[in-house]
Amino acid sequence: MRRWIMHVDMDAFFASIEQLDHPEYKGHPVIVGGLSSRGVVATCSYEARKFGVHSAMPISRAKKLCPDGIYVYPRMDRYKEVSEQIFSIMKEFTPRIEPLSIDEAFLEVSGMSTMYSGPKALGRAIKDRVFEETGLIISAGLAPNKFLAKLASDLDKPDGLVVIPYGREKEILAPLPIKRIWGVGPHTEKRLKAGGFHLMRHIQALSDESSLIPLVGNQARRIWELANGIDDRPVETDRKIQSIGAEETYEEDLTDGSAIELEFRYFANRLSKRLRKRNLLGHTVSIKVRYDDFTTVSRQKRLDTPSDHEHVFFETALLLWNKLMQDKTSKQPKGIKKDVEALGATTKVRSTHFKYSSSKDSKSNYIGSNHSTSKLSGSSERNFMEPPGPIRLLGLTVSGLDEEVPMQDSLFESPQDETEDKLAGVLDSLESKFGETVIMSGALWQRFHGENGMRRKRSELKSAVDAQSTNEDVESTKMDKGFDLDKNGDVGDINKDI
Ligand code: TTP
Ligand code: MG
Repeated sequence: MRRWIMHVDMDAFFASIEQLDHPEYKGHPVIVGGLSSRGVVATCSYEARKFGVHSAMPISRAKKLCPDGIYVYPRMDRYKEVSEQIFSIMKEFTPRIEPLSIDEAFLEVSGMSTMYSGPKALGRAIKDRVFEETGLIISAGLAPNKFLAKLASDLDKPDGLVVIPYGREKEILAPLPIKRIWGVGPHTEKRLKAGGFHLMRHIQALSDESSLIPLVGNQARRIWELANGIDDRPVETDRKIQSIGAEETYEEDLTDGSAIELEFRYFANRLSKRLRKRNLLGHTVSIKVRYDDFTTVSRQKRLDTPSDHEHVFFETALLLWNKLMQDKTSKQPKGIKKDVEALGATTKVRSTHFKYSSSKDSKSNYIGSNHSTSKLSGSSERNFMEPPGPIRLLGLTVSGLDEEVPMQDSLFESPQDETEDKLAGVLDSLESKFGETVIMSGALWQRFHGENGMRRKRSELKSAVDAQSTNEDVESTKMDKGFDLDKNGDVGDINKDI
């Protein structure tokens, strides 16, 4: 039986839903995005694209290009609802679905085309069904593998239906630029071009990957295979969440350590809640910082033991922040710098690696927030050091996620962890009954209601829609767009909530 993979991607997803829900918008340029001075375009209808508007463009620029467009603020709940509806329609055709983002998925359809007159008829049937049920249009690609299916769905957008048949893979790929190869970003592209490889056919001319090794190292084999249309990756129906993160772009730049501390407290609180909800523990904590000149740096640390504890995330963020501030090179001149560094053995955050001890002494060490075993010296240890310049964006991400193993906690938890677990359980249940802002810690209350509370309520969208966002941190573990928005502006896993 021949393998057939289908890739589907909704056309102008958010904007199409706005046109669906507001028929008066149909046929007009609709731009969905943050509406503040720093807002950016999440997406726009194809009518708006004719004016040169596109995703991630600052709204201010979009307004110049398309002054008569209809500008609307995103309604994530509605988009998620429609996304779920579309995924359940597709599940009627096949249970073997790998969601990639809110509007995109791979479908394993091998063997199914025999029920139709061929792969194209199968693709048409799924497209028609989605349109009948939702009034929305998908672009679809069918091909012998994932790489080609994704490429195919994009070849004739909008309202595309493209089949790449067996035997024509190399011919279709040959004239395409190498940047269309999955995983080839700007750096790899530059290196390949320096070696004279501009189009896929230049790579196809090689009998194997050996000439690519000096240029791209261990990526050589994959790049050579993809350029030749070879891709054996299966459709992964149970793709695991790889990371959960929260980040905010600020309406007004942050300039002092105490404001930064409050933000990391908030992020740590959110992430720990979201991990608990999914029964997950995270192994690696990373922070992301973008200065006002768009220089972006990140730092990460692997925990000794995976955790879902707010204080562990917060204190790791504190360590990472202060390490970053101590690193003189962290503030670069203009440009985007991705600078991920694992901290060495000189810093250590206690996670859940402690045997329970009921002695008064040990308890008094752990109750309260002074829980870090940081060996960073100096007065900065407990406080967030002042930033070298205004901060435009902050983020905290937990990755290396695994299911929580029951029992482990009760045996090895520190008293603070155990207390926090109990408290978290109570807070979670109160929140689920009365809503998120009904009960919160003093620091978080201050964030929402304190003197700077309003200032910090500015983030309309996560940084994926922040102008010039590169999304590199998410993209590095994903094969696709690497963004997902929820209404709280959190960066979730790409397939969460689908
Ligand atoms: P895309 O599928 O990339 O874009 P689209 O569906 O709007 O348009 P098309 O596929 O026809 O080119 O992304 C899906 C949704 O994700 C999009 O409607 C809005 C959101 N999104 C962002 O919020 N920020 C972004 O930078 C991008 C690219 C998308
Ligand atoms: Mg789309």
